[in-house]
Amino acid sequence: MDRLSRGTRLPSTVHQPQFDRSKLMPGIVHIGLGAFHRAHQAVFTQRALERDFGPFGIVAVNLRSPEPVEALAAQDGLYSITTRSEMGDRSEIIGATVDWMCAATDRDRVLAVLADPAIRVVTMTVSEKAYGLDPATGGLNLAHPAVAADIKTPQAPTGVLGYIVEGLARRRAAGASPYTVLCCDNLPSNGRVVRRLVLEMAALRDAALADWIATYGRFPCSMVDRIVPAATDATRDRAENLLGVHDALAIDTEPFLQWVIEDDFVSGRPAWEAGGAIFADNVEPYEKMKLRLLNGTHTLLAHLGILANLDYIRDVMAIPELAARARTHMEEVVSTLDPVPGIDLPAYIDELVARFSNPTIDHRNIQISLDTTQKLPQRLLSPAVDALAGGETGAATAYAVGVWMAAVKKRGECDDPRRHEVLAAAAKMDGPDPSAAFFAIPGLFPPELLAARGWRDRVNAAIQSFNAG
Ligand code: CS2
Repeated sequence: MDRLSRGTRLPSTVHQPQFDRSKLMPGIVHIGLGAFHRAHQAVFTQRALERDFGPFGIVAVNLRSPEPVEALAAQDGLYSITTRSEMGDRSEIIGATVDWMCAATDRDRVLAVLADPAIRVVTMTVSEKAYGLDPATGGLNLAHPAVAADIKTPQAPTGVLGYIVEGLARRRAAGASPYTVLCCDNLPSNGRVVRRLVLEMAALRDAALADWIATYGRFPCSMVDRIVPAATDATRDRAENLLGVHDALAIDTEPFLQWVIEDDFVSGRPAWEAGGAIFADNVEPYEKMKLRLLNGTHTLLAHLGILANLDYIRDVMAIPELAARARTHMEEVVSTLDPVPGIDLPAYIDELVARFSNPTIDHRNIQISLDTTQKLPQRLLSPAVDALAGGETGAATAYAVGVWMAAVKKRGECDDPRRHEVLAAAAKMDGPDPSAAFFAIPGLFPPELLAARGWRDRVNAAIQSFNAG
């Protein structure tokens, strides 16, 4: 079977980039060449280039694994996305990527590209755990392996913050302007969080560099949304049928696509609004809405699914009692949100129910369960704190947290940076206070919840309802 590449003749049903790729110059570095980036920022950039062509090709950087980089190289930077719904499958070739490199094997090239003044924006999707954020302080966790390494040898970075800081240091040394740093991970106030971490790391090597970044750097917040399951052989087979050639980077995704961005860029940006991106003065209400309603409910559904021996989110939604749990969760948590400009929250919840139920999307519960300790604060714990502060019981968030604990105990396994502590806590789940060992994990739960006996009793009640205590 031939491989997708520049010369491939494709069926007319496949949408192809509507611009001249040979004229596309690099203007964006994206760090984290995962499925989400390929189905989100790259699609918005393709739409922008189709409408207002300009020097905004993407240089895709993967920090560790060379695999997706090699696959992209073998396909001249091209890959397909299959948008799936009950209406059928639609295939599109994405061609917004102009160069690709793996930082672990090609550090100097990555740093040279970051130093190039043609690069105006650095976007990133590296997952919550990659930043070395200490949830207890909101600052840098100096014990995080990549953070510790990059403080020790700042000119030879390994982690996302180290690359951003060294890239900015080189721009400053060359008298160039900084690039805009646009975080696309599911963290609340993601731009502000990354700004703080970057400034802390920069200050540890050079106070003047930190001042320069604080003065000239820009770190807009953004809310990103699209459900993109990890690709499987079925994904690649489906793409092959639609394309007539093999695409090692094929991914499936849903039709829904959203990006809300603070319009605060140092030196321009692509016309992402061509793909439907919304530019807002304050993105925080959108981030909160999405993290609490979509992601928080995802975490609940994934662990309900694990407890019920179900593989996919759609399987959980197909069971009426479990789907009702998801709706109850959202209807309670919505009270912790401020009004969100332009969004009808009840309609947003209905839309989420439909998206989670999409029968063509194979989104694994285990995938969403990954790294739950890194996700709990923004998805379930902050809304719990807000609910309690508002005089509510926080029943929904307590239930969801208890479901997570019961699911860890049932699986006896979890993939998480705090795996050892989490599994040790699960092994101690008995007696009248089965969640006690989880609450004793340092820095995981905020003091407001540690002190909230009634809320913690609800967590225990949830655990006991699964006979997991
Ligand atoms: C999911 C998210 O894996 C997870 O934790 O909740 O990846 C979710 O699918 C996206 O944020 C949707 O935009």
